[in-house]
Amino acid sequence: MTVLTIATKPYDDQKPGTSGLRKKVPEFQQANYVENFVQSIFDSLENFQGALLILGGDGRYYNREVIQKVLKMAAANGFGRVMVGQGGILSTPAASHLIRKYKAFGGIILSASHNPGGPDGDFGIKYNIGNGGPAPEKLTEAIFARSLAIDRYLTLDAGEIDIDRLGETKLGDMTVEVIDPVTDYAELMQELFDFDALRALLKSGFTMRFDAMHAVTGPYATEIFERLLGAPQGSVVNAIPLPDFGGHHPDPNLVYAKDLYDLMMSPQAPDFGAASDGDGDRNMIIGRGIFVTPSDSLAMLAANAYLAPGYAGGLKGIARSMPTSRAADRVAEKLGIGMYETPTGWKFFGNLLDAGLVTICGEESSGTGSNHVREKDGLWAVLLWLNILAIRRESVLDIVEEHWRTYGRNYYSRHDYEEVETSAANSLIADLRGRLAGLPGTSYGTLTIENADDFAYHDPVDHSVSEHQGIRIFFDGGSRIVYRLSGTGTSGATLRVYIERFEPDPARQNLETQEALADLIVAAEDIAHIREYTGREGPSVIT
Ligand code: VG1
Ligand code: CO
Repeated sequence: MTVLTIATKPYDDQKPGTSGLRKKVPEFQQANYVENFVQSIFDSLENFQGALLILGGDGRYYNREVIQKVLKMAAANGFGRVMVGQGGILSTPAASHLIRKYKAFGGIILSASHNPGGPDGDFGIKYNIGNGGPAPEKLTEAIFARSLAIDRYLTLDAGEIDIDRLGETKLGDMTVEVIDPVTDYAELMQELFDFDALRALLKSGFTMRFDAMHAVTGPYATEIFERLLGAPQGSVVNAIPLPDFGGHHPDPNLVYAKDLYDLMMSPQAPDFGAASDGDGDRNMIIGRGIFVTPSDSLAMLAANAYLAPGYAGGLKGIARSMPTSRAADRVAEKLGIGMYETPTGWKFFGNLLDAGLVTICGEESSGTGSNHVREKDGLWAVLLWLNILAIRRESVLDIVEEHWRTYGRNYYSRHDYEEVETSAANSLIADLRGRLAGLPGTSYGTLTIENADDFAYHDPVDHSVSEHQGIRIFFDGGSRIVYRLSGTGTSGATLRVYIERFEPDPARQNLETQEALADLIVAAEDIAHIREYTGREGPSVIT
């Protein structure tokens, strides 16, 4: 097989966002679009000759085609071995684990996460480094710079590679090893959690439903919950990964996982409900009659993690993304451990985890994880909840309410304005930024602004600085509004408004969230003039 050098011309829009490069499938199908980006990744790396690359994706439309392209290009560029998930399948956390376990040089994950799939849906490519985590900004910037200048890519003159049969084959000088996507991951979970206690819980009559949303966690969840833990068959629903996720958004939130939510609020509700997203790194946790917000979940997992064998020695510290509610901060304070606030996106947790400063991390967007991998991990969060329930033998509702009584409740909601005109969204943020200095001291209803800034992160490990990570408005009494633009959308812009209010009084901890935040919601509009800029009467998604 010969190495081919193919001439190409750069595209000007291959800038990775919050989590890799995400575009509509037809954009990825443009001539050499995938090849340009993959070659730009390889050209931005050094000393990987003969090394191992991990490869897999969430199974969405175009996954298989891109797997074939990457395999040939990896061989032509000099990788020694690629481990690829059978059928091209690997969840994001499983890929992260494989990189670490087999000391790979890095990994390529094909996913657009929670975004819809199919021929007109979204696709994505992400590069993870040797620690198993998403490429840091310095590297994604280098990849983008390279993509603007690229004039050739390397591939192999070879036919289709069989990615459905387990085992090794040669591709030029490189070995392709097709592996079971679930085995290593399931082993890791058994090291972290008390599977005997979980089995006993499920035997005791405790019922659960896990909704895989026709995305990548189906095979993982079926193996772990039904086969290893003995949950009755059918406890995992929508378990077969489909290239278009059955036509749905594989986004586990109150809007797109409404069936599960409705069930959990009904008299037929099982004890525990959970769901994950397209690539398996997000989680949704719902107890009978209670949805646990991701920010609360982070705090509650951190407070109770010691009940699981993997965390019995305690936590080193906690990190959360800046817009995530400050519920976890109170837990860190009580435990006497460090608390870190990072920009949105898992790549910012990598240094803190590698340096041993934190054990658990989380984001308000349904992401929770720990130092066991370098990605957020949906099934891990579900298993940690189950482990806690198995030991405490209380309902999710009781655990949540007790947590609020102890630490206070952070009412929290995110309002998204999706597919807004990009220039309008940019103007809204620019306008707000320009007015920041004048905001302190001004009042909106009974709320007075104490402080306002444009969040900049100073990484305590490598001292890199990331600016313009979201506008923060702090009010007297501890309430907060954050405005930022999404870095994962594929059409127009998405404005995210994050709203939070702290309530220490147990007598006022059972209000409906939107009601509890009503005055802040009005203030969010009055401060930023969202209606005027976007032409929208209200948000398109409320989580
Ligand atoms: C969103 C979330 C962010 C998350 C990112 C990737 O980013 O807000 O918290 O890390 O998606 O999640 P943005 O820029 O659209 O707000 V996913 O499950 O890709 O892997
Ligand atoms: Co995801």
